[in-house]
Amino acid sequence: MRAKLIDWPTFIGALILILGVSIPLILFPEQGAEVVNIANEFMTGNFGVLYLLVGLAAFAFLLFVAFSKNGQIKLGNKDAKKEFGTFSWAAMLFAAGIGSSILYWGMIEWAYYYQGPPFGITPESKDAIEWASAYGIFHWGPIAWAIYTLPALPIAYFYYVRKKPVLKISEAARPVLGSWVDGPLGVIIDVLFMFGLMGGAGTTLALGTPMIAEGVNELTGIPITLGMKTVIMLICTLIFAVSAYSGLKRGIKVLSDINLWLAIFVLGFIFLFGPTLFISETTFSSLGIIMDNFFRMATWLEPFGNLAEFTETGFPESWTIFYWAWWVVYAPFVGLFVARISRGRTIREMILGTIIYGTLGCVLFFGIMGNFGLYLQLSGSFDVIGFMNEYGAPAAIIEILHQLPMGNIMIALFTILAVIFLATTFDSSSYILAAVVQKEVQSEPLRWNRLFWAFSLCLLPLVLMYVGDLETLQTASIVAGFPVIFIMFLLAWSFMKASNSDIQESKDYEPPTIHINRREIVERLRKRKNKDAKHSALEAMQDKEIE
Ligand code: NM2
Repeated sequence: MRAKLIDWPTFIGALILILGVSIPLILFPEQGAEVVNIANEFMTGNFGVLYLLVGLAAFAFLLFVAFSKNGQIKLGNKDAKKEFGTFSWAAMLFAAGIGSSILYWGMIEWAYYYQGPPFGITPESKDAIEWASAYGIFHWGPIAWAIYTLPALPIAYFYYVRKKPVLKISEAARPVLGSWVDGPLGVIIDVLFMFGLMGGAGTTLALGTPMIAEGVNELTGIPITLGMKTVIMLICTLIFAVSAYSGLKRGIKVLSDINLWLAIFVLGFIFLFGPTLFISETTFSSLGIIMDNFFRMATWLEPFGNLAEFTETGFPESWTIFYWAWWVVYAPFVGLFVARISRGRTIREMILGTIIYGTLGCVLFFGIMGNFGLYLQLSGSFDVIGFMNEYGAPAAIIEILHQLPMGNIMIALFTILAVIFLATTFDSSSYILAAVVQKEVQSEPLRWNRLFWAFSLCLLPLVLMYVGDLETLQTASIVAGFPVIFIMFLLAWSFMKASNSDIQESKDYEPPTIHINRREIVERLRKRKNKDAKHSALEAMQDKEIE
C-alpha cells in the first residue's frame, strides 16, 4: 500500500542519472574533471546573459506579482490561520535556503574581491575595498532571493489554493504543459531538478566540510585527514537524518530555531566585541553602493573583456554567473519548502517576506563577519590575505575568529553553527527530495523515503571526496543546473496562467484578500451552464410556440 505512494519512474530515474554521472567521475576522475570543466566554461562563457537575465526577470516578476491582485490570493481556506508564526517561518526558510556556505563566504568573500576586483579596478586599491565589501552582499541579496522565491508561487498555489496534495515541480508546470506532465516529460523535469539539487548540495558540502574540519582541528588538535572529514560528514548526516526523520514540526522547526538563535548570538558577539563602528559604517555604505549600482552589477558581463587592450578578469563567470547558477539549482527545492510552510499567508506576504527577511539575514552575515575580517586586514592587526594565500580559505576563516576575545569559545560556537546550518539545509532537502518521488504527500513524505534521501545526499560527496574530487562535483552542480533555468521560466508562466484564469472565474473577489475555492467555482460554472442551457431550450420552445 505504502510502496504505491512512491512514484517509481522518478525515484529510479533520479538514481540512474545521479549514479550515471558520479560513477564515471569516481572511475575516471581526471577525464571526468576535464569534461565537467569544459562544460562549465561553455555554459558560463556562452550563456551568461541567460543566467543574469533569469535573476533580473525573477526579481521584476515577483515585485509585479506581489503588488498585483494575484499577490492578494491567500494560501489556504478563507479562515486558514498561519501554520507557523513569522519568526519560525523566517527562521525555517532562512535555515533551509542558506547553509554553512554563508559562514564560509560571509567571512572570506571580500578577500577574493579585494585581490581581484570587478570593472577593471586596481587590485587592493581603495576602490577595490569598497567593492569588496559590497559585492558579497549583492550576490546574496534581493535578486538571489527572488530566484529562490519564484518556484514557491506555482507550487504553493497548487498545493493550498487548488488543493492538489502533490509537492512536485512537474505538477506546478501543469497549466502550461497539460497532461504532458503525467508522462515522461514530467519525470524528466523532476529528475533534472533532483539532480541539480544534489549537485548544489555537493557544493555546500565541498565548502563546509573543510571549514568545520579546520575548526575541530584548531580546538582539539586532531589532524585534518580524510578519515576525520569522513567522521565530520557522518556526524552531520546523522543530525540531519534525525531531523528529517522527526519531520517538519518536531525536527526541522526545532533545529531551525536553534540555528537562528545561535547565529544571532555569534553575529551579535562579533558586532559588539569587534569594530562596531567600522562594521556599521562599511555595511551601510555598501548598501548605498549596491543601490547605486544595482543594474550595473546585475548585468555586468565584461563584453569587451578580451578585445583590444582590455584584459579579461573572468569576474562575472567566476562570481555572479556562478552564484546565480548555484541559487538556481537550489531554487525549486527552496520553493517547494517555502510553499510547504506558508499556509495561511498571502502570496504577497510570502514573496516580500522571503525576499526581505532573506536579504536582511544575508546583509547581517556579510556585513558583520566580512567587515570584521576586512577591518583586521586594513588596520594591520591580522594579515588575512597573506594567511589565506598561504594556508587556504578555511584556515583563514578560523584564524579570523581567533582574533576575537574568547577566540576558542567563538571558534567552537562557529563550528557548531556551521554543522547546524548544514544540517538544516540538508534535512529540508531530504524532506523535499522524498516529497518529489511520491505521487502524493498528504501531510509528510514517508519516513523511510526521507531517510533514504538523507543518506543519498551525503553518500556521493563522501565517495567523491575519497577520489579527491569535491571540486569537480562543485562545478558539475552548476552544469547540472542549466536545464533548471528553463524550468524557472515555465514555473512563472504556469503561475500566471493558473491564477489569472482562477481570478477571472472567481466571483469571490474580496479585497484585500482574494479567496479562491476552485471546487466552488467549477460548481458555480456548471450550474450557470445548466441554467444557460435550460434558458436557451426554453427560448427555443417559446420561439416554436410563437411560430
Ligand atoms: N546558496 C545560497 O551552501 C549553502 O549555504 C546553500 C547556497 C545558493 C548560495 C545555499
